[in-house]
Amino acid sequence: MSAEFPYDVFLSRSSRDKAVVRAVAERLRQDGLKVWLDEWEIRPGDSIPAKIEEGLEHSRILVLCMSANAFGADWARLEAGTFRFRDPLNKERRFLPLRLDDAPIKGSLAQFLYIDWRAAERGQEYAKLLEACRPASRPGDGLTEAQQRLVANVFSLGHTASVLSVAWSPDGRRALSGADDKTVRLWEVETGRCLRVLEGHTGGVNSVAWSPDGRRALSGADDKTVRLWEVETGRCLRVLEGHTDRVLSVAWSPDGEQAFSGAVNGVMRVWDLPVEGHEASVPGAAAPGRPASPEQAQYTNAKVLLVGDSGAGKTGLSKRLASDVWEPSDSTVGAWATQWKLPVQPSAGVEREIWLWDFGGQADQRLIHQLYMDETALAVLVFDGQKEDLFETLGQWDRDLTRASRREFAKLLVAGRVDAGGLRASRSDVEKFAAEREFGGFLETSAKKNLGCEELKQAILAAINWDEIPCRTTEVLFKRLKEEIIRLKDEGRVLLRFNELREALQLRLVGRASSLPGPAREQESGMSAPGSMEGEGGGPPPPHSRFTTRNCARC
Ligand SMILES: Nc1nc2c(ncn2[C@@H]2O[C@H](COP(=O)(O)OP(=O)(O)OP(=O)(O)O)[C@@H](O)[C@H]2O)c(=O)[nH]1
Ligand SMILES: [Mg+2]
Repeated sequence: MSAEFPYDVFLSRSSRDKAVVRAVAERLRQDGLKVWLDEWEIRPGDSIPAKIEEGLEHSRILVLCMSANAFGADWARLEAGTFRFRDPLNKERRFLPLRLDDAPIKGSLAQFLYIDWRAAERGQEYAKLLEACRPASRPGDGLTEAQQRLVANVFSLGHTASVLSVAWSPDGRRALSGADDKTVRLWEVETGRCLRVLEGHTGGVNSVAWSPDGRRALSGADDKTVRLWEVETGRCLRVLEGHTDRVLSVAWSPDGEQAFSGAVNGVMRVWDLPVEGHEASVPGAAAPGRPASPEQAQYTNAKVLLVGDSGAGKTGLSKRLASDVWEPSDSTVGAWATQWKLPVQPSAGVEREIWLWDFGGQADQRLIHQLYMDETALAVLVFDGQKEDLFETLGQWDRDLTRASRREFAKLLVAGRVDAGGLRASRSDVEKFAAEREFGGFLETSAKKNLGCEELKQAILAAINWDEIPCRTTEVLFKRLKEEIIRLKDEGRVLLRFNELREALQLRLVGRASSLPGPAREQESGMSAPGSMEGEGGGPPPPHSRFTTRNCARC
């Protein structure tokens, strides 16, 4: 939903550029914009950092006045205020540089198109500035109440690639989506929550359809197959093979006993579906003449983030948590995700796993990292208790975290490296901060001396809300492949050619090698694929596909 901002524009400037910036602020104000300028907003006795922070938080656009003065002593403070406005995921806010003089533009700011306040023609430049600062009409403006409700319910972008197909359940409470990320997702419409991720297709999912009774679903994909799913359990009941081209559309017969699918090559097929309750109960076992359902596994994984300033001790802690070892570390570049094998009890046949994301904390990496923070189950904000301006920095991290994730997540506040020095602030102040910002707890730790690490493990386990994390159904083979690839990564084999990877996996998955994708598998599926239809050549039709034609008289 669109946020309401009390200020349209926050003008950020060096104290030495007062006069020129005040003139800009006054023009914008005369043109009806709500402008935050320090000399108008900060009164004697106010805390300057607190007022600035409040102004930034409540402003829609940050106009950063770039000049030799700004790039001087004030730069660290001015730059720190820009991050929340430069977040590409945050469509509510904008960042706008205003160039006041010829000073070379610093680092990452060079990528932004600026408004040129050096120009003789400031009239034109001012018009651009004003246009950029005016609030755009919001998505809900001018819509009926019902339409606005729809806009408000925009779903989380759970898919990682284009969504190609969506369908309501017959009762209107659930929805299915199929996407280019090869998954089908089940959604709860009222909350927008993703309940299940159905994996198995090896190509983009072009079409999804609910059975008339809402209990089963069909999906058609670029892997030339149609899959039949049991929605409630997420189980794949059948893989319908026979198409020789990408499947673009699927549909049910009104009685729910047949599926209808159409492919890129103009071929349509009608499939007889198993009557409910008569599916083979043994995974992988097939009734005579019917295609087998693949052996499947169900799992959820919780994404746990370790974030905080550089040098706070995040990497030390992540090694302690994941492998119970202590190793000195260099500053992290980018982010590393490690599978953390905790003794998590499987619940109702659903395996649980935790992925621990360790982010480099340097300022120039923070923006990028926000792109990876979606779907977070828990964030651990790690800080060095010896640092000054503790609460300001922590407040900034807390806001960045909240902004980066599209859904609620749990938070823990953790002091790292306490063996190297305790807290400068009082413990009660830190606890007060943690309570005000709704952290689930505050812990003091040392990865080196193994202090507080077991407590942190337990706190992480207790804080994860597993019910909120979508359950994934996948084929056992996929899961085993994934696990072997993680093992290879843990052994330090990070970059491999595809053929090397294939060979390594064949060796590791003894007895399952023939199921691996690749030339052998393609040949095998080519032989078992029915390929019987008129105009396509090949043998007899498959027993489960009763009718196939390019010019279907029944359509
Ligand atoms: N004394 C002590 N040193 C630690 C501890 N944990 C980490 N260190 C050291 O402190 C330095 C910073 O720790 P890191 O874990 O790399 O810090 P980080 O938060 O991952 O930092 P970035 O990757 O730069 O964001 C490294 O030299 C570590 O070896 C600890 O518990 N005690
Ligand atoms: Mg690190």
